[in-house]
Amino acid sequence: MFEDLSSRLEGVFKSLRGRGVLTEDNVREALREIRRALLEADVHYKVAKDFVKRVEERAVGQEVLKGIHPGQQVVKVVHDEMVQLLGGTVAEPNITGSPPVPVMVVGLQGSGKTTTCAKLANWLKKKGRRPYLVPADPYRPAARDQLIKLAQANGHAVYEGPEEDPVEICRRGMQEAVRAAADVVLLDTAGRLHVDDELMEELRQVRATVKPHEILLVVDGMIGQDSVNVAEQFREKLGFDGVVLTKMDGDARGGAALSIRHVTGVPIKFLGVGESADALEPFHPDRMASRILNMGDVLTLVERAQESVEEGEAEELQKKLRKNEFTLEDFRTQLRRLKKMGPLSQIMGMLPGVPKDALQEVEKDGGKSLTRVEAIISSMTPAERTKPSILDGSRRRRIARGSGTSVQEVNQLLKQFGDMRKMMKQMGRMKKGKGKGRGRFARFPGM
Ligand SMILES: Nc1nc2c(ncn2[C@@H]2O[C@H](COP(=O)(O)OP(=O)(O)OP(=O)(O)O)[C@@H](O)[C@H]2O)c(=O)[nH]1
Ligand SMILES: [Mg+2]
Repeated sequence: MFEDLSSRLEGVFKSLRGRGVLTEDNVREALREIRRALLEADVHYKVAKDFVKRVEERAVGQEVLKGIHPGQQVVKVVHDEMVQLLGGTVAEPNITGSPPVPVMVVGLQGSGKTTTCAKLANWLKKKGRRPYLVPADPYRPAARDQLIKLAQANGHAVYEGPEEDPVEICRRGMQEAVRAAADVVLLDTAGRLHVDDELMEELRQVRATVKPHEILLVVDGMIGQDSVNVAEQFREKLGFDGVVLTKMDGDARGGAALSIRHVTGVPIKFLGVGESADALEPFHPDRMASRILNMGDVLTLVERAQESVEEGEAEELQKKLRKNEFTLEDFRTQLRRLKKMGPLSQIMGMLPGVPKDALQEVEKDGGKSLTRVEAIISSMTPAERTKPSILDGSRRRRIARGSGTSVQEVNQLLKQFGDMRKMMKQMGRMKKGKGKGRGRFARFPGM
């Protein structure tokens, strides 16, 4: 559902990641692109504007974290802000209290109320609850039958009393629910083509009668911007506690999902993702953001790097570097970690102890040279890895043969490693708490 937006943002991030250092101009240009992409995805213009402003405040001039590429950090800020935009945390419907707990399902005609009632009943049943369905739309022919059929098909109890006025149906429905020993009552109310006063008055009367613990507004995700206006009107005239965005399986551009929470201040609680009674997903802001940004893995990676590499390992490496004890063994460990962490093109510069030249090579050949470097180090004995100075001609020939590489490649690696150690030694000497906030290794050429 967010394909276009995702691929646009992906492009922006790619160009950010390609840079070793980010200037304010780079970031601003990227933010302009992000704004354009959001608008094209049908995000409300004010929402897009506020969003970009918040990202800018956090991204421009922020301290670069240790061990993390500046481009990655911007991506992380965009992600975090998007999670906030989508509501921050998961919002569950309020279905606690003494049973039966009334839940009103409201929305425009055709938005998916009846379908959503059946889906919610299934969801509740899976949670061990006993739902009860009440068809409260006496106007549209067959509206009542539709819910009754859905209820029967899914094995839910349903109110089958006479079709009278909606307030009366709901009142009686609540009484019947008690008799049926149900603990949650889903009231499927009538819809209109537009928000009109008559409908709102009727819904307010139902609300006054049944005193719902939760009013869920069902909104068609396909109608884009309009869904935001509809939600605004319902909020003004009735008020509601959560949004169910339906038809998110279709080619909705997703702008509604990204705007509704920000505009109304009410959380999205579920997504409808199909016509079947199981096509309902509780809404997770963080997962949705990752999906939109197409980069769940990378984000986890950045988090993992922040946690593990930064805290424990960087200290350890730092100590070794200072004492000039960084060995080929450590180097290989870093390479292996790098390979395990995912798409190499996305994690450049994230790990301490891996020279950027090597990474650029890796980027070019998609990981093959990395594998070769690893093979070379693996063909050495532990003694050779700790003390490369013992590597004479015959040992180098043996390693080349053992790793399926050439003596030149072995020489090249050893030279790179030697240079690296030399630099580290210098760094170890001059390092005394300088370079505030910068990556410990970041100010070194080739790191
Ligand atoms: N693809 C898809 N279709 C959906 C979804 N939710 C509902 N629909 C379809 O949308 C149409 C309208 O759904 P209903 O549940 O009848 O909508 P309603 O709000 O109850 O409509 P009224 O009672 O007429 O106001 C039906 O054809 C549903 O199958 C969804 O999440 N995905
Ligand atoms: Mg209906």
